[in-house]
Amino acid sequence: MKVEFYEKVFLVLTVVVLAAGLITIGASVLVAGVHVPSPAARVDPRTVAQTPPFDQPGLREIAPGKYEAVILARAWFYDPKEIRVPVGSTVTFKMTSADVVHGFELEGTTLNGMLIPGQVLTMTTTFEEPGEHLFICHEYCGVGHHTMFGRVVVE
Ligand SMILES: [Cu+2]
Repeated sequence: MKVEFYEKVFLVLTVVVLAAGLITIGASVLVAGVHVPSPAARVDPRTVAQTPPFDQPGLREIAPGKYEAVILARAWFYDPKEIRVPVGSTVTFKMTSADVVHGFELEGTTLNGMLIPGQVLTMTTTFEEPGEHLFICHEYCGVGHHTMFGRVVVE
């Protein structure tokens, strides 16, 4: 067959693949409602340590069995490093970074997110079993990255 025939076939295939991709993206946005996560709130990273609630990081009971854990990430530690909650607690984590992008992954839960300076990340989970959950930074943030961890103790 002629070379022109193959050129036409590949041109048509290229247009079909591009169109299929655009239709898939369009359908996921317009029909399935998929979207980029929006920040729960914004905060100025330069003054975050003086801005509530990050001026007083730690655990607060907001209702019986419901807690709010405010965590400020910095190179290269979490403040606070350890949180203790009773079994059955529902904990809403409110977190941000004071300097560079850090990560937060809480072992044994579905909580996993990026801590971006200026954006507040809010995630909630319930701890049904007693035990320890390690949380780690999973975004490379500098020479001390491997020392960035903490834990949630459910007692
Ligand atoms: Cu890190």
